[in-house]
Amino acid sequence: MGYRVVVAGATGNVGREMLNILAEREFPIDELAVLASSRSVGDTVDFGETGKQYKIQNIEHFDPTGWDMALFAIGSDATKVYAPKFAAAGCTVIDNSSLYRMDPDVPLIVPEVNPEAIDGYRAKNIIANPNCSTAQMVVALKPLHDSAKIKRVVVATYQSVSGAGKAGMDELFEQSRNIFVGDPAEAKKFTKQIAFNVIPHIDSFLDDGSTKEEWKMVVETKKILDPKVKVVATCVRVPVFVGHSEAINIEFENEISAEEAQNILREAPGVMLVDKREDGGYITPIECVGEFATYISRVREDSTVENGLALWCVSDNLRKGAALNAVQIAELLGRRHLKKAA
Ligand code: 11C
Repeated sequence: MGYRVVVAGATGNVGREMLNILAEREFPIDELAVLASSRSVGDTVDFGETGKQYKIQNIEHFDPTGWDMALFAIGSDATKVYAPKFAAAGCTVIDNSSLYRMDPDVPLIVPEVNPEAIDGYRAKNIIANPNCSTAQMVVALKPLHDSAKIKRVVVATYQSVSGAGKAGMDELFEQSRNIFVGDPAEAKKFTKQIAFNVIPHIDSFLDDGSTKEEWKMVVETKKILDPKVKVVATCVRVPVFVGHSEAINIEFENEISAEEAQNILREAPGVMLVDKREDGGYITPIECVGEFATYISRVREDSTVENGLALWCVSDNLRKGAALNAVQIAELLGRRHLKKAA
């Protein structure tokens, strides 16, 4: 016996991946409803490679009563309208937007890091999925924190355009094509030309000069991993379609060598260590697309601080950074609380 599952926002980058991953991981589903805004009603979407197709229903008219869980990838504005309605009807919302992440009554979960925190979901019947840059970073940090206690993290991100949705991907494609044929490369979604360029700005600016994306990495890491861990981030958009990369410097309370860190990471859940210290012996974003793992390479000691390490971390932002983590939360919810499936 499986669950009655809703995927809301099924036409977007993340919603499509949610369907793919539910199918790939053979999530126990008795009935699936696929929702979007009125614009997409009547369109069909594939349920991964199962050959099954589903007609999109209008989220506005959908009755969530009797449905076990809903995976939301509809953005904060629509989430504000629909999440309370679904949650009140008894359908647990697993939300990919940033709306509820810092709500003390809503658990923010990365299953490899803080699975036990899910037990607090009943307060609002909502569980939040973190920002993509945070999710992959905490998967890398958790086993090292458990071993040597992290004091401070300095991270620079190299974030793909798919983090900004389909419009971001279209803009990189169109600008690249236009530049090759000598047409103007107009910036619409991003603030400057993204093709053949990098932009040190993701999300809106805050009063202290940081951006909201950088702030999310700070506060979400504290909520998921440990409130004592200090983080400073510089988030940068790069002309890559899928896959976020991060250069992470970590300062520990206790001694830890690069070799010890490699051994820990080799065994860590959700992590794939590829660290050959030779030409090509590391992972780049193109190689992580469509994968479940968070890849770690270039682990080395940072002699500029006491007990310091530096490493390179790459993951598919639409998967571990969004849809995969949401499906893992659904699996965890099922195992710990719903107990319906075999
Ligand atoms: C990006 N990380 O790459 C963002 C996308 O808080 O869920 C996800 C924003 C979020 O632009």
